[in-house]
Amino acid sequence: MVKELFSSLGVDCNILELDQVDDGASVQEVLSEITNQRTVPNIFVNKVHVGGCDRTFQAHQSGLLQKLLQEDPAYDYDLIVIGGGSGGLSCAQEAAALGRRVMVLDLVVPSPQGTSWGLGGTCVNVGCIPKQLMHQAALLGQALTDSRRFGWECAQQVKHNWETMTEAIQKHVGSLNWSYRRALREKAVAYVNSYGEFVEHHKIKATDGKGQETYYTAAKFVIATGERPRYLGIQGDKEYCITSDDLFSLPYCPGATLVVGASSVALECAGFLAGLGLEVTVMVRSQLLRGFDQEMAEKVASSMQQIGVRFLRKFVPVEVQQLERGSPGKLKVVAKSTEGTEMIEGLYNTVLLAIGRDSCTKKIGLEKIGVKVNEKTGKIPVNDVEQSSVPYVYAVGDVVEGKPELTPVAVQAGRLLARRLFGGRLEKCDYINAPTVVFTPLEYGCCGYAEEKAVEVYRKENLEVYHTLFWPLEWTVACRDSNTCYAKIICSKFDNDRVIGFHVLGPKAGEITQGFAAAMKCGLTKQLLDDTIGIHPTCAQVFTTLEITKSSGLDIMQKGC
Ligand code: FAD
Ligand code: NA7
Repeated sequence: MVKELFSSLGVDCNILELDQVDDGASVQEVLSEITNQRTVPNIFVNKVHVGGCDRTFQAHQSGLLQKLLQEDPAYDYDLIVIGGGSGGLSCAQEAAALGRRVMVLDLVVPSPQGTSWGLGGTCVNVGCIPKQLMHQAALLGQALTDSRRFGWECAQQVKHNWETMTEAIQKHVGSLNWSYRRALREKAVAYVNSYGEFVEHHKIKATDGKGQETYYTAAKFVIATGERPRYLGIQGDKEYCITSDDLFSLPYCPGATLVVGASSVALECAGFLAGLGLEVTVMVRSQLLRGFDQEMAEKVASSMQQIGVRFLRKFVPVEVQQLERGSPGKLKVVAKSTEGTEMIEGLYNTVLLAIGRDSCTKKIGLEKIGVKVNEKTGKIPVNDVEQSSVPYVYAVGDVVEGKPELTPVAVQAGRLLARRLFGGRLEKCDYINAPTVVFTPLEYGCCGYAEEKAVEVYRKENLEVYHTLFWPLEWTVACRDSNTCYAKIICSKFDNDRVIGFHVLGPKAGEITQGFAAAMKCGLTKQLLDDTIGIHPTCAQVFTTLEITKSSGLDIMQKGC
């Protein structure tokens, strides 16, 4: 049918009949690697993989095939990347390094509170980087308290200055924006500070901040537009509440803060605000840290309660009223129970919404070129080579359906995609076992399965869970609680006790988890952990001496001061 179609279009095609050539089987293997398709026919047009018979006919119907068949498409660029964040920049830079003509479009639509920022996307401007620096500011406060036990004599009255911190952090963020722009220039990537929107196949409209429109074409496109914070859709939310997009450059100290939501973003922000000495309440709709190990999530919450964070469980806000203007002002929040009719009210200086993020896939013209989007989540489904339903359009980062929303994941996916598209490489992004850390004042690091998920997949009787509470050495003299930090591994009994879940709640959990994640990629087993010599005295060494199984029910309490 495809041969007939091409013949009817007058197209001369190069046909390789796999069953009639000696190396047909190897060609099929490679095709399967490159395209994720073993079946034939497997159609390429001008180096773009179209797919099998159905997809070729669909492309014909939509007009895409005719576009692809144009002998010399004379596109402006080999690749246009929409979105200059973690995924987009890594992809663009790699493609340019491979000698391609590349353009990046990046424009930040200001938040409802009017906050905007420079090049680099979420991570650099309103995510990982400023968050981590504020986390560090909070940890320094804790260190100051601890230091007295270690003999430092400083005035009892210690104050934190929000403005000084924010100014210093924003200065660093500004320097990162600048270095990204310089890197693009050095690699000859065309950077356009405009909003990109598909208008037809292979063509986008770029609209700059002043409304000036320019059109560009490219052979291939990568969508890396990320996500933006969601709002509640209740009275007063967009007028009076802020989100993480606003918090890191807030020009005044937020004061008593209500954080709505219980994801990592919510708990991390609540954690550092409390660590800076502010009164913090977290309003939780259902559970903490959905998707994470729930035993660990509860332990994270207990560690936060120990530093004064208040949790309001099973409530959702229904209205936010402004009682007083100011920096900060005073807000009244009315909330209702998710379990009954109870209503509560609370007064706060700031309300921070951290109730999830919406993918930026709605207003970029995807429907005009037929890129499929999951209507419910707004995410773009892709195959294992990050190709969308339209063959020349790819997606990386937070917009992709079903993948971890993390900077290193977006960076890796973007870089490998460019190498496959333009460098003749085949490596695909391995999304399995991406380690992650919740940077609450006491950090929680994990890699692999949550315990409940492991039970669902492997069944309880096929698992052995080893765990212990531990007391970091630096906490002993400081007289901090001896039974807060916790280590747990989940092993698959019938796979040589392979470690399929790694969890740690303790200081520097991020640094600890990274190394164990590499070991898990290499097939870490309980025996290998036992054979590993620990580094003394560290927290990480606890994983080399785990003896108590959860099923034994033995006491794991540590002796305190
Ligand atoms: P982004 O980095 O969001 O970049 C998308 C870019 O595209 C943005 O600049 C956007 O303005 C632009 N854009 C959107 N639409 C268009 C358009 N039509 N035209 C032009 N430009 C457009 N991850 C970690 O790994 N570790 C952490 O500690 C961590 N902490 C986080 C803390 C917070 C508060 C948040 C919100 C996120 C955090 N993340 C963390 C997640 C991480 O920031 C994201 O996973 C990562 O930034 C995703 O990269 P991306 O390339 O998909 O999108
Ligand atoms: P998530 O992980 O989608 O979490 C959203 C959180 O907000 C979750 O706790 C939700 O509770 C809660 N939520 C959602 N809607 C509401 C309403 N209407 N009212 C109250 N609470 C609500 O989003 P994040 O953006 O924070 O994190 C995503 C990634 O960004 C993360 O992986 C980081 O790497 C960065 P629920 O459990 O659904 O009841």
